Amino acid sequence: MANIERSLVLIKPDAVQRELVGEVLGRFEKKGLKLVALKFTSIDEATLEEHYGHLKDKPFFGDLKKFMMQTPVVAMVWEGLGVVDEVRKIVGSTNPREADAGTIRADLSMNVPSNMVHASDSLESAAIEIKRFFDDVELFSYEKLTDRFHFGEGI
Ligand code: IDP
Ligand code: MG
Repeated sequence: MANIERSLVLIKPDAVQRELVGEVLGRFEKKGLKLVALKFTSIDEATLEEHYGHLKDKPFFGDLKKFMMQTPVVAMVWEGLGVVDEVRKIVGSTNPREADAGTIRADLSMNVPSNMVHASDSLESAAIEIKRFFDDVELFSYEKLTDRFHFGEGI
C-alpha cells in the first residue's frame, strides 16, 4: 500500500516523571496509528550524542543529555499513512509555548527540553532512528481489524 510509513517516538523523562505515559501513548493510538514496536529503555550518552548530533554545539546540549538520562524513556514505532508528518502534527512545535493547542506539547507541557516527546522529522531520519532503538525482530507486522478504516481505501 502506498505511503505507509513508520516513525520513531520517544516519551521523554518529564512525561515519565509526571505519569503521563498513558496519556501520550493514547493520543497516537486514538488517531488510528498502528503500534509496531514498544519498549522502556534508558539511553546512554553515546546514543544521545548520535540522536541529538545536530544540537551538539548548542549551549543547552549538556542539559538536554542530562534531562534525557533522568529516567528511562518509552520508545515506540508507529505505522500509518504519511505517519512521519502526522506524528509531528500530533506532537506540535518544539517550544510548547508556541505549539498549537490540541498538540501534546501545547496541551501538556510548558518548556524545553522538557517537552514530553521526540518524533522523527523525516522519512530518512525515521529509518535511522528506528534502527538506533530497535532490532528488526522487535518490529512487528500484523493485521488489525481497524486497518480497513485507517489504511488504504478507508471503507
Ligand atoms: P524537535 O524535538 O521538535 O525535533 P529539535 O530542534 O530536534 O526539536 O530539538 C531536540 C530537543 O532538544 C527538543 O525537543 C528539546 O527537548 C531540546 N531543545 C531544543 N531547543 C532547545 C532550547 O533552546 N533549550 C533547551 N532545550 C532545547
Ligand atoms: Mg528533532
